[in-house]
Amino acid sequence: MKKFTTFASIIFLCANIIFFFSQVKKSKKNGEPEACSADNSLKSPNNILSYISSKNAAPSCKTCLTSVKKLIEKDKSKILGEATANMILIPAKEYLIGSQRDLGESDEYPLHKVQLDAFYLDKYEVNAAAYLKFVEASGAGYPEWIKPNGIFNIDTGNDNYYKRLSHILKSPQYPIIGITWKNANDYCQWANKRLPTEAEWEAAAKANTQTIYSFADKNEPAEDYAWFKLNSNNMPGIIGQKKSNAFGLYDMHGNVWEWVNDFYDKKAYESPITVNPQGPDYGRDHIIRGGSWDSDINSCRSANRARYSKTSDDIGFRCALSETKIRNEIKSKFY
Ligand SMILES: [Ca+2]
Ligand SMILES: [Ca+2]
Repeated sequence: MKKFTTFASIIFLCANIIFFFSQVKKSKKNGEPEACSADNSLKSPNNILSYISSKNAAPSCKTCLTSVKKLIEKDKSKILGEATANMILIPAKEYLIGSQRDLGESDEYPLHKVQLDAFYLDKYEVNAAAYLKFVEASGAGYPEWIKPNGIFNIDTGNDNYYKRLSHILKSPQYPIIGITWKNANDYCQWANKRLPTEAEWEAAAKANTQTIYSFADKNEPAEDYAWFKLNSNNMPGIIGQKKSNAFGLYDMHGNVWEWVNDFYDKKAYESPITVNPQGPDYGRDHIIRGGSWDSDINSCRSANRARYSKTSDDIGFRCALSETKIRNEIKSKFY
């Protein structure tokens, strides 16, 4: 977990302690009772805050408390903003998941209600340069196109599968590809996030719509919203260049398929868990969603479910973050 105790917070804390003791000093000078004096028990920030919050504190200490509280709230918002940069808050709500009969494939039926807690979701697919920072920091999680001694290694391998994409593989403009579900999962944890569940991903993709695509029931104007077989020029597209959905999320249709947390279960929607479903405990394949640059538009439908277990040049991912988790983490960093 990232440590939120920043240099700024330390300065902030020190400033407030100094401010507090200056109030103590003033109180004594004015001949006020011992109430605001700092005895030996007031050594930690918690004790100080608890003291100045107490009935025993002198009035001057109350002023101090108000300032401290305001500063704490400001710092909390700043930390939340940093932790959820480029993410969209998807509100807690009942969402409709799946497809109406005859409008999708058999594993998408029936259309059913699912209650989800609030969560943040990356606005964009994770880009290659961001992913490579994780590889550099952890010394692990190599995409197969740079895996040491791997057959797909673009410099040393014999298989040319990724070579034609060499010019985009490390770019911040293009999605990371050639990674396993585990790589995606490890990246999210490294970033203090997690993979979205299948239900979360679908709710976010639909953005409160019940049309086949989040922009319409028909394939048009798909080219405005998605990189797919027809317009991709046989390679991934630049992230965020097409129109977003109504939640402000980009490339939920097309560009790269996206790993989600759940194992695939063909029957998962038949007798669904209706509150924060997590998918089955075991399975062979994980779910991928949204279609890709190599897909027909039909595969890019909001409710389409697909599965995979290996790596591919058209599978990437994005990360999620539970709203309650991040709020609690931030809260615990403050006294
Ligand atoms: Ca996508
Ligand atoms: Ca399918």
